[in-house]
Amino acid sequence: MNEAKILKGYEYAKEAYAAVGVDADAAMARADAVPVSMHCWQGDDVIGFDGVGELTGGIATTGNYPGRARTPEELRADIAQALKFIPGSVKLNMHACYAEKNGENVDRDGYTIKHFENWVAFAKEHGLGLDFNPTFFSHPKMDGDFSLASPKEATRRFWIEHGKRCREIGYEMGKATGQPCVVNYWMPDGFKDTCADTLAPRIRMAESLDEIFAPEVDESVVPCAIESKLFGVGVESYTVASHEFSYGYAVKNNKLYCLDAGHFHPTEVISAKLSACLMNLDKVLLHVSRGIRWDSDHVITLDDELRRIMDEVVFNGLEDRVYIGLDYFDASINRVACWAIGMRNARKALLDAYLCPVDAIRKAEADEDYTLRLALQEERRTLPMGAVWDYYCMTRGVGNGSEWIDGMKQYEKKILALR
Ligand code: RNT
Ligand code: ZN
Repeated sequence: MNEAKILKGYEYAKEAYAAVGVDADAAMARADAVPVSMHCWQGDDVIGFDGVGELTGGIATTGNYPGRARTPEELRADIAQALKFIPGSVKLNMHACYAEKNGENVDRDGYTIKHFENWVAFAKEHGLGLDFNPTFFSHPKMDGDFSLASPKEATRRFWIEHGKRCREIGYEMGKATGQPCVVNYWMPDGFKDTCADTLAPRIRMAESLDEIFAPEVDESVVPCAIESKLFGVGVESYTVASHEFSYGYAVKNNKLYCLDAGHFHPTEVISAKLSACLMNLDKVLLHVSRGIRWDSDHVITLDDELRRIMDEVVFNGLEDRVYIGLDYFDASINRVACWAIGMRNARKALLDAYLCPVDAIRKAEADEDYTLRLALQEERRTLPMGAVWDYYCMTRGVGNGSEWIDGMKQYEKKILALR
Protein backbone atom coordinates (compact mmCIF):
# COMPACT_ATOMS: atom_id res chain seq x y z
CA MET A 1 0.00 0.00 0.00
CA ASN A 2 1.34 3.45 -0.81
CA GLU A 3 2.09 6.20 1.65
CA ALA A 4 -0.85 8.41 0.68
CA LYS A 5 -3.33 5.59 1.30
CA ILE A 6 -1.76 4.75 4.64
CA LEU A 7 -1.97 8.40 5.67
CA LYS A 8 -5.61 8.55 4.63
CA GLY A 9 -6.36 5.39 6.57
CA TYR A 10 -4.63 6.78 9.62
CA GLU A 11 -6.56 10.03 9.42
CA TYR A 12 -9.81 8.07 9.59
CA ALA A 13 -8.54 5.76 12.34
CA LYS A 14 -7.29 8.64 14.47
CA GLU A 15 -10.76 10.17 14.35
CA ALA A 16 -12.44 6.85 15.12
CA TYR A 17 -10.24 6.44 18.19
CA ALA A 18 -10.70 10.07 19.26
CA ALA A 19 -14.45 9.45 19.16
CA VAL A 20 -14.04 6.79 21.87
CA GLY A 21 -11.66 8.97 23.87
CA VAL A 22 -8.35 7.43 22.75
CA ASP A 23 -5.32 9.37 21.49
CA ALA A 24 -3.80 7.18 18.75
CA ASP A 25 -0.52 9.14 18.56
CA ALA A 26 0.03 8.70 22.28
CA ALA A 27 -0.83 4.98 22.02
CA MET A 28 1.88 4.46 19.40
CA ALA A 29 4.49 6.26 21.50
CA ARG A 30 3.58 4.14 24.51
CA ALA A 31 3.67 0.93 22.50
CA ASP A 32 7.15 1.85 21.26
CA ALA A 33 8.54 2.22 24.76
CA VAL A 34 7.81 -1.27 26.12
CA PRO A 35 10.86 -3.53 25.70
CA VAL A 36 10.16 -6.91 24.13
CA SER A 37 12.95 -9.45 24.36
CA MET A 38 13.61 -11.51 21.25
CA HIS A 39 14.95 -15.01 21.89
CA CYS A 40 18.09 -15.79 19.89
CA TRP A 41 17.30 -19.52 19.92
CA GLN A 42 14.56 -19.33 17.27
CA GLY A 43 17.29 -18.95 14.62
CA ASP A 44 19.06 -22.30 15.02
CA ASP A 45 16.52 -24.66 16.59
CA VAL A 46 17.94 -24.12 20.11
CA ILE A 47 21.22 -25.85 19.24
CA GLY A 48 23.80 -23.20 20.20
CA PHE A 49 27.52 -23.50 19.62
CA ASP A 50 28.95 -25.24 22.65
CA GLY A 51 26.99 -28.38 23.50
CA VAL A 52 26.33 -31.85 22.21
CA GLY A 53 24.76 -30.51 19.02
CA GLU A 54 21.34 -31.99 19.72
CA LEU A 55 18.53 -30.67 21.83
CA THR A 56 17.87 -32.41 25.16
CA GLY A 57 16.03 -31.51 28.36
CA GLY A 58 12.54 -32.45 27.21
CA ILE A 59 12.10 -29.67 24.66
CA ALA A 60 11.83 -30.26 20.93
CA THR A 61 11.80 -28.47 17.61
CA THR A 62 10.10 -30.09 14.67
CA GLY A 63 10.70 -29.51 10.96
CA ASN A 64 13.81 -29.10 8.84
CA TYR A 65 13.22 -25.98 6.78
CA PRO A 66 16.40 -25.03 4.93
CA GLY A 67 18.62 -22.20 6.14
CA ARG A 68 19.28 -22.87 9.83
CA ALA A 69 22.02 -20.60 11.18
CA ARG A 70 25.08 -22.76 11.83
CA THR A 71 27.57 -20.20 13.14
CA PRO A 72 27.44 -17.14 15.37
CA GLU A 73 28.00 -15.00 12.29
CA GLU A 74 25.03 -16.52 10.47
CA LEU A 75 22.84 -16.19 13.54
CA ARG A 76 23.75 -12.53 14.00
CA ALA A 77 23.13 -11.82 10.31
CA ASP A 78 19.69 -13.45 10.58
CA ILE A 79 18.82 -11.49 13.71
CA ALA A 80 19.92 -8.26 12.01
CA GLN A 81 17.68 -9.12 9.08
CA ALA A 82 14.67 -9.76 11.33
CA LEU A 83 15.30 -6.49 13.20
CA LYS A 84 14.71 -4.54 9.98
CA PHE A 85 11.05 -5.46 10.26
CA ILE A 86 10.58 -5.14 14.03
CA PRO A 87 9.39 -1.85 15.53
CA GLY A 88 9.75 -0.55 19.08
CA SER A 89 12.18 -1.15 21.91
CA VAL A 90 13.87 -4.54 21.52
CA LYS A 91 16.13 -6.67 23.70
CA LEU A 92 17.99 -9.79 22.66
CA ASN A 93 17.60 -12.86 24.85
CA MET A 94 20.73 -15.06 24.87
CA HIS A 95 21.38 -18.56 26.16
CA ALA A 96 24.71 -19.66 27.60
CA CYS A 97 25.05 -22.29 24.86
CA TYR A 98 25.63 -19.44 22.39
CA ALA A 99 29.06 -18.80 23.91
CA GLU A 100 31.91 -18.32 21.46
CA LYS A 101 34.83 -20.27 22.87
CA ASN A 102 37.19 -19.70 19.93
CA GLY A 103 38.98 -22.98 20.53
CA GLU A 104 39.51 -22.32 24.24
CA ASN A 105 39.23 -25.33 26.54
CA VAL A 106 36.51 -23.92 28.80
CA ASP A 107 33.21 -25.45 29.87
CA ARG A 108 29.93 -23.93 31.03
CA ASP A 109 31.16 -23.73 34.62
CA GLY A 110 33.90 -21.37 33.47
CA TYR A 111 32.21 -18.99 31.05
CA THR A 112 32.71 -15.26 31.47
CA ILE A 113 31.50 -12.17 29.64
CA LYS A 114 34.52 -12.63 27.37
CA HIS A 115 32.76 -15.55 25.67
CA PHE A 116 29.90 -13.25 24.78
CA GLU A 117 31.79 -10.15 23.73
CA ASN A 118 30.69 -10.42 20.11
CA TRP A 119 27.09 -10.60 21.28
CA VAL A 120 27.54 -7.54 23.48
CA ALA A 121 29.09 -5.64 20.57
CA PHE A 122 26.21 -6.73 18.33
CA ALA A 123 23.67 -5.58 20.92
CA LYS A 124 25.35 -2.20 21.22
CA GLU A 125 25.55 -1.78 17.46
CA HIS A 126 21.81 -2.37 17.15
CA GLY A 127 20.75 -0.52 20.30
CA LEU A 128 19.44 -3.67 21.97
CA GLY A 129 19.23 -4.53 25.65
CA LEU A 130 20.31 -8.06 26.60
CA ASP A 131 18.78 -10.84 28.66
CA PHE A 132 20.45 -14.12 29.52
CA ASN A 133 19.78 -17.77 30.39
CA PRO A 134 21.91 -20.53 31.84
CA THR A 135 21.67 -23.63 29.61
CA PHE A 136 20.81 -26.63 31.77
CA PHE A 137 20.38 -29.01 28.81
CA SER A 138 22.10 -30.34 25.66
CA HIS A 139 25.34 -31.05 27.47
CA PRO A 140 27.31 -34.20 28.46
CA LYS A 141 27.36 -33.19 32.12
CA MET A 142 23.57 -33.48 32.39
CA ASP A 143 22.60 -36.49 34.51
CA GLY A 144 19.83 -37.63 32.18
CA ASP A 145 17.40 -34.77 32.54
CA PHE A 146 18.80 -33.74 35.92
CA SER A 147 21.04 -30.77 36.62
CA LEU A 148 20.67 -28.71 39.84
CA ALA A 149 18.54 -31.41 41.50
CA SER A 150 20.72 -34.38 40.55
CA PRO A 151 21.48 -36.79 43.39
CA LYS A 152 25.11 -36.77 42.18
CA GLU A 153 27.21 -34.21 43.99
CA ALA A 154 29.62 -33.71 41.06
CA THR A 155 26.77 -33.04 38.64
CA ARG A 156 25.16 -30.53 40.97
CA ARG A 157 28.50 -28.80 41.58
CA PHE A 158 29.09 -28.32 37.86
CA TRP A 159 25.64 -26.85 37.27
CA ILE A 160 25.72 -24.66 40.37
CA GLU A 161 28.94 -23.14 39.05
CA HIS A 162 27.24 -22.66 35.70
CA GLY A 163 24.34 -20.90 37.39
CA LYS A 164 26.75 -18.59 39.20
CA ARG A 165 28.72 -17.78 36.04
CA CYS A 166 25.50 -16.86 34.25
CA ARG A 167 24.52 -14.39 36.94
CA GLU A 168 27.99 -12.83 36.66
CA ILE A 169 27.68 -12.66 32.89
CA GLY A 170 24.20 -11.14 33.19
CA TYR A 171 25.56 -8.49 35.49
CA GLU A 172 28.22 -7.55 32.94
CA MET A 173 25.65 -7.49 30.17
CA GLY A 174 23.42 -5.22 32.22
CA LYS A 175 26.27 -2.84 32.85
CA ALA A 176 27.43 -2.89 29.24
CA THR A 177 23.98 -2.12 27.81
CA GLY A 178 22.75 0.21 30.57
CA GLN A 179 19.55 -1.83 30.85
CA PRO A 180 18.64 -4.56 33.35
CA CYS A 181 19.66 -8.00 32.11
CA VAL A 182 17.09 -10.57 33.26
CA VAL A 183 18.67 -13.96 33.88
CA ASN A 184 16.12 -16.76 33.70
CA TYR A 185 16.69 -20.11 35.39
CA TRP A 186 14.84 -22.98 33.77
CA MET A 187 15.87 -26.47 34.75
CA PRO A 188 14.34 -29.52 33.01
CA ASP A 189 14.95 -31.79 36.02
CA GLY A 190 12.30 -34.43 36.42
CA PHE A 191 11.18 -38.01 35.83
CA LYS A 192 9.50 -39.76 32.95
CA ASP A 193 7.56 -42.01 35.26
CA THR A 194 6.01 -41.85 38.69
CA CYS A 195 8.69 -41.33 41.30
CA ALA A 196 8.74 -42.47 44.89
CA ASP A 197 10.46 -39.42 46.34
CA THR A 198 9.08 -36.11 45.15
CA LEU A 199 10.55 -34.12 48.01
CA ALA A 200 14.30 -34.82 48.04
CA PRO A 201 14.90 -33.50 44.48
CA ARG A 202 13.06 -30.30 45.39
CA ILE A 203 15.19 -29.84 48.49
CA ARG A 204 18.32 -30.32 46.39
CA MET A 205 17.02 -27.91 43.74
CA ALA A 206 16.28 -25.21 46.35
CA GLU A 207 19.70 -25.67 47.96
CA SER A 208 21.44 -25.39 44.59
CA LEU A 209 19.52 -22.23 43.74
CA ASP A 210 20.34 -20.80 47.18
CA GLU A 211 24.02 -21.31 46.44
CA ILE A 212 23.75 -19.69 43.04
CA PHE A 213 22.04 -16.63 44.48
CA ALA A 214 24.17 -16.35 47.62
CA PRO A 215 26.74 -13.86 46.29
CA GLU A 216 25.72 -10.23 46.79
CA VAL A 217 24.95 -8.54 43.50
CA ASP A 218 22.97 -5.48 42.44
CA GLU A 219 19.72 -7.16 41.40
CA SER A 220 18.46 -4.00 39.74
CA VAL A 221 21.17 -4.69 37.13
CA VAL A 222 20.61 -8.43 37.00
CA PRO A 223 17.14 -9.50 38.13
CA CYS A 224 16.89 -13.30 38.25
CA ALA A 225 13.82 -15.37 37.47
CA ILE A 226 12.77 -18.98 38.11
CA GLU A 227 10.67 -20.56 35.37
CA SER A 228 8.15 -23.24 36.23
CA LYS A 229 7.02 -26.06 34.01
CA LEU A 230 4.36 -28.73 34.01
CA PHE A 231 6.15 -31.43 32.03
CA GLY A 232 8.58 -32.10 29.20
CA VAL A 233 8.96 -34.72 26.50
CA GLY A 234 10.33 -37.77 28.31
CA VAL A 235 9.78 -35.95 31.62
CA GLU A 236 6.05 -36.43 31.75
CA SER A 237 5.35 -37.50 35.32
CA TYR A 238 7.26 -35.21 37.62
CA THR A 239 8.98 -31.83 37.22
CA VAL A 240 11.08 -30.61 40.13
CA ALA A 241 10.60 -26.89 39.38
CA SER A 242 6.84 -27.05 39.05
CA HIS A 243 4.58 -24.02 39.32
CA GLU A 244 4.21 -24.20 43.10
CA PHE A 245 7.92 -24.81 43.56
CA SER A 246 9.09 -21.95 41.34
CA TYR A 247 6.50 -19.40 42.38
CA GLY A 248 7.08 -20.21 46.04
CA TYR A 249 10.84 -20.02 45.65
CA ALA A 250 10.56 -16.65 43.95
CA VAL A 251 8.25 -15.23 46.62
CA LYS A 252 10.39 -16.51 49.46
CA ASN A 253 13.69 -15.39 47.99
CA ASN A 254 12.80 -12.13 46.28
CA LYS A 255 13.31 -13.44 42.79
CA LEU A 256 11.21 -13.01 39.70
CA TYR A 257 8.81 -15.71 38.64
CA CYS A 258 8.78 -16.64 34.97
CA LEU A 259 5.39 -17.55 33.54
CA ASP A 260 5.69 -19.41 30.25
CA ALA A 261 2.45 -19.56 28.26
CA GLY A 262 3.06 -23.21 27.36
CA HIS A 263 3.87 -24.49 30.83
CA PHE A 264 0.45 -25.08 32.30
CA HIS A 265 -2.49 -27.36 31.73
CA PRO A 266 -4.00 -26.57 28.32
CA THR A 267 -7.03 -24.77 29.71
CA GLU A 268 -4.91 -22.49 31.92
CA VAL A 269 -3.73 -19.14 30.59
CA ILE A 270 -0.94 -16.98 31.98
CA SER A 271 -2.92 -13.78 31.38
CA ALA A 272 -5.18 -14.95 34.21
CA LYS A 273 -2.23 -15.46 36.56
CA LEU A 274 -0.32 -12.24 36.10
CA SER A 275 -1.99 -9.84 38.52
CA ALA A 276 -2.42 -12.61 41.09
CA CYS A 277 1.32 -13.41 41.05
CA LEU A 278 2.12 -9.73 41.37
CA MET A 279 0.23 -9.60 44.66
CA ASN A 280 3.22 -11.41 46.15
CA LEU A 281 6.10 -10.49 43.85
CA ASP A 282 7.68 -7.26 42.73
CA LYS A 283 8.22 -8.38 39.19
CA VAL A 284 7.59 -11.24 36.82
CA LEU A 285 9.05 -12.40 33.55
CA LEU A 286 6.81 -13.61 30.75
CA HIS A 287 7.75 -16.22 28.20
CA VAL A 288 5.19 -15.48 25.55
CA SER A 289 4.70 -18.67 23.59
CA ARG A 290 1.89 -20.62 21.95
CA GLY A 291 1.17 -24.20 22.85
CA ILE A 292 -1.06 -26.25 20.61
CA ARG A 293 -2.44 -29.13 22.68
CA TRP A 294 0.87 -29.26 24.54
CA ASP A 295 3.94 -27.06 25.14
CA SER A 296 4.63 -27.03 21.41
CA ASP A 297 6.20 -23.54 21.22
CA HIS A 298 4.49 -22.42 18.01
CA VAL A 299 5.17 -18.91 16.70
CA ILE A 300 2.91 -16.49 18.52
CA THR A 301 -0.07 -15.22 16.57
CA LEU A 302 -2.34 -12.29 17.32
CA ASP A 303 -4.76 -14.54 19.14
CA ASP A 304 -6.99 -13.87 22.10
CA GLU A 305 -4.43 -14.97 24.68
CA LEU A 306 -1.65 -12.76 23.30
CA ARG A 307 -4.06 -9.81 23.39
CA ARG A 308 -5.16 -10.65 26.90
CA ILE A 309 -1.57 -10.86 28.11
CA MET A 310 -0.77 -7.39 26.77
CA ASP A 311 -4.13 -6.04 27.96
CA GLU A 312 -3.30 -7.20 31.48
CA VAL A 313 0.08 -5.45 31.42
CA VAL A 314 -1.24 -2.22 29.95
CA PHE A 315 -4.66 -1.93 31.62
CA ASN A 316 -3.10 -2.50 35.03
CA GLY A 317 -0.16 -0.17 34.39
CA LEU A 318 2.32 -3.01 35.01
CA GLU A 319 4.91 -1.99 32.42
CA ASP A 320 7.60 -1.55 35.07
CA ARG A 321 6.85 -4.83 36.79
CA VAL A 322 6.61 -7.20 33.86
CA TYR A 323 9.50 -8.17 31.62
CA ILE A 324 8.22 -9.46 28.30
CA GLY A 325 10.20 -12.10 26.44
CA LEU A 326 9.24 -14.43 23.61
CA ASP A 327 9.92 -18.14 23.72
CA TYR A 328 9.07 -20.35 20.77
CA PHE A 329 10.93 -22.31 18.13
CA ASP A 330 9.61 -23.50 14.82
CA ALA A 331 11.92 -25.32 12.41
CA SER A 332 9.24 -26.03 9.82
CA ILE A 333 9.06 -22.55 8.29
CA ASN A 334 11.48 -19.68 7.56
CA ARG A 335 13.13 -19.13 10.94
CA VAL A 336 13.91 -15.46 10.35
CA ALA A 337 10.32 -14.78 9.39
CA CYS A 338 9.28 -16.51 12.64
CA TRP A 339 11.05 -13.78 14.58
CA ALA A 340 9.50 -10.99 12.57
CA ILE A 341 6.00 -12.47 12.75
CA GLY A 342 6.14 -13.08 16.50
CA MET A 343 7.82 -9.81 17.42
CA ARG A 344 5.44 -7.82 15.23
CA ASN A 345 2.50 -9.60 16.83
CA ALA A 346 3.73 -8.86 20.34
CA ARG A 347 4.05 -5.18 19.43
CA LYS A 348 0.68 -5.20 17.66
CA ALA A 349 -1.00 -6.58 20.76
CA LEU A 350 0.69 -3.91 22.88
CA LEU A 351 -0.45 -1.20 20.50
CA ASP A 352 -3.97 -2.59 20.52
CA ALA A 353 -3.97 -2.55 24.32
CA TYR A 354 -2.93 1.12 24.34
CA LEU A 355 -5.63 1.86 21.77
CA CYS A 356 -8.35 0.28 23.87
CA PRO A 357 -10.95 2.61 25.41
CA VAL A 358 -10.33 0.90 28.72
CA ASP A 359 -11.49 3.82 30.86
CA ALA A 360 -15.00 3.61 29.44
CA ILE A 361 -15.05 -0.17 29.85
CA ARG A 362 -13.86 0.10 33.44
CA LYS A 363 -16.43 2.77 34.16
CA ALA A 364 -19.19 0.43 32.97
CA GLU A 365 -17.76 -2.21 35.28
CA ALA A 366 -17.63 0.15 38.24
CA ASP A 367 -21.23 1.13 37.50
CA GLU A 368 -22.11 -2.57 37.50
CA ASP A 369 -23.42 -2.20 33.97
CA TYR A 370 -22.05 -5.48 32.69
CA THR A 371 -24.15 -5.31 29.53
CA LEU A 372 -22.40 -2.11 28.56
CA ARG A 373 -19.03 -3.59 29.54
CA LEU A 374 -19.54 -6.52 27.16
CA ALA A 375 -20.91 -4.27 24.42
CA LEU A 376 -17.87 -1.97 24.62
CA GLN A 377 -15.45 -4.88 24.76
CA GLU A 378 -16.96 -6.25 21.57
CA GLU A 379 -17.03 -2.85 19.86
CA ARG A 380 -13.34 -2.55 20.60
CA ARG A 381 -12.53 -5.61 18.54
CA THR A 382 -13.44 -3.90 15.29
CA LEU A 383 -11.95 -0.46 15.87
CA PRO A 384 -9.53 0.33 13.00
CA MET A 385 -6.35 -0.90 14.66
CA GLY A 386 -4.96 -2.18 11.34
CA ALA A 387 -4.87 1.35 9.91
CA VAL A 388 -2.94 2.58 12.96
CA TRP A 389 -0.58 -0.41 12.70
CA ASP A 390 0.18 0.36 9.03
CA TYR A 391 0.92 3.99 9.86
CA TYR A 392 2.99 2.93 12.86
CA CYS A 393 5.11 0.54 10.76
CA MET A 394 5.53 3.13 8.02
CA THR A 395 6.69 5.86 10.40
CA ARG A 396 9.05 3.42 12.17
CA GLY A 397 10.48 2.28 8.83
CA VAL A 398 9.85 -1.43 9.38
CA GLY A 399 7.68 -2.09 6.34
CA ASN A 400 4.03 -2.97 6.27
CA GLY A 401 2.33 -6.10 4.93
CA SER A 402 3.81 -6.96 1.58
CA GLU A 403 6.98 -4.88 2.09
CA TRP A 404 8.39 -6.90 4.94
CA ILE A 405 7.21 -10.15 3.41
CA ASP A 406 8.98 -9.32 0.12
CA GLY A 407 12.13 -8.36 2.04
CA MET A 408 12.04 -11.65 3.86
CA LYS A 409 11.54 -13.66 0.66
CA GLN A 410 14.56 -11.96 -0.93
CA TYR A 411 16.74 -12.78 2.07
CA GLU A 412 15.59 -16.36 1.85
CA LYS A 413 16.54 -16.57 -1.81
CA LYS A 414 19.88 -14.75 -1.50
CA ILE A 415 21.12 -16.04 1.86
CA LEU A 416 19.15 -18.84 3.50
CA ALA A 417 18.72 -21.03 0.43
CA LEU A 418 22.50 -21.10 -0.14
CA ARG A 419 23.31 -22.58 3.26
C1 RNT B 1 11.48 -24.80 28.15
C2 RNT B 1 11.42 -23.41 28.63
C3 RNT B 1 12.66 -22.59 28.40
C4 RNT B 1 13.27 -22.82 27.04
C5 RNT B 1 14.39 -21.88 26.71
C6 RNT B 1 15.17 -22.33 25.51
O1 RNT B 1 10.27 -25.44 28.19
O2 RNT B 1 10.30 -22.77 28.10
O3 RNT B 1 12.39 -21.26 28.62
O4 RNT B 1 12.33 -22.73 26.03
O5 RNT B 1 15.18 -21.68 27.81
ZN1 ZN C 1 10.15 -20.67 28.50
